[in-house]
Amino acid sequence: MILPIFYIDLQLLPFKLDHMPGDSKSKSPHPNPGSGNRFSNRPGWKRVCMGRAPARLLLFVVSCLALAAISVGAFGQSVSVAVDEAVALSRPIKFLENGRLQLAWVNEGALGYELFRREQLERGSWVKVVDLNPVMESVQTYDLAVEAGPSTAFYQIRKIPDPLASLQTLDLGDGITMEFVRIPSGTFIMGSPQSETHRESDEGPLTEVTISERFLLGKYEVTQAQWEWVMGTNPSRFKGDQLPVERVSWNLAVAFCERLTERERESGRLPEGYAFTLPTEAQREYACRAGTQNRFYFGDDPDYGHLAQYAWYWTNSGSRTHPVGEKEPNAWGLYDMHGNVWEWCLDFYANAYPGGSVIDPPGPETGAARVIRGGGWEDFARDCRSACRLRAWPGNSFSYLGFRVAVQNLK
Ligand SMILES: [Ca+2]
Ligand SMILES: [Ca+2]
Repeated sequence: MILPIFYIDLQLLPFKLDHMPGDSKSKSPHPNPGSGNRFSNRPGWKRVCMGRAPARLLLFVVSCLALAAISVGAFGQSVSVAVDEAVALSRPIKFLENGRLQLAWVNEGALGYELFRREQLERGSWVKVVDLNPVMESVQTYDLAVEAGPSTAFYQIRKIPDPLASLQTLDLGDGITMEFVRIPSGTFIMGSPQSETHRESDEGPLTEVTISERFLLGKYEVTQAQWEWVMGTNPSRFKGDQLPVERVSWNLAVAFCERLTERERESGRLPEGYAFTLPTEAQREYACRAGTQNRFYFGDDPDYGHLAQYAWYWTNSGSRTHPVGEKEPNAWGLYDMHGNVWEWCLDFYANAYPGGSVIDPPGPETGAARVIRGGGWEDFARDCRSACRLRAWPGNSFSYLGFRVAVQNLK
């Protein structure tokens, strides 16, 4: 169910705002004085209304203490706000001089939100303005175009229905769990620029990739405990429940995903249409970068002086794997995206990207080798870069190669 969690009602006073853009209607104003009452009477909503009278100002100030603060713009518009008590605004809503609305809100858990706008209360439909992405930062500010004129604009933030909420910590039984991180939809630049130190030729051309749908990605590499629970075997060279499973081929990693999907469908925990899979190469690079375009998710690290904080690789690994999650995660909370073991991706390997702009690229339609990503315990720092890619035959298995699991809508 979609739940509106707060509501902003901008009622502009009936005078012309010559300096506001796109304001052809303001010469014949038709304020909508009754519009707010519908919402002030709704259960669960509280309405804060601000005019120019001192009494209203006092009421407003008092109300702000319990709800959200609001401010009046430079042109004297009255601004009224109704806020659901469940929503925490981190800073006052501001009506900026350039005719834009700025709001900042607190990330409550990892749920996604969408912002909708409607021109009038009684007519028209809600139009989505933007995805509010709580994964990127705990607090975000949005500038929203606020059109001047007699019409009333309404904003509403809704929770995105989340069929995957129950899977973020998957209880496999026997005390074994599998944790996932919510990866937001978004657009990023895949590959590395020509100027990147230690870049390889297969990391381009730079391609704008849109990941159109949110998905879950394993917070850690798949561990040996998880592998044994699902597959009943342990092929790893370095043994330990919390060590990443290795010496698993692409074929076996895919079999793991299929078996897990089957089990979780039977248990009723996996929503219809969703499956456990390997991530595509684009999904993995997007998730690794977590909004960065540097050599590593923590920066460019030109002399590789900081990589040991984030990754197990040749310099610090002692020539072996390490328990998952011991190094510092990226901004989205993913561990060992650089180093420890390389990770299988779903795609066939091609030695170049398509270039231009693409949506949800699945990799080449045909091929032989599969992509591996991230670098491992026996690799140099350069091979742990966000853009670095190698290939391996799908039947190959190595003690430096494992995988992590995604959960996504197969459509
Ligand atoms: Ca890794
Ligand atoms: Ca390469």
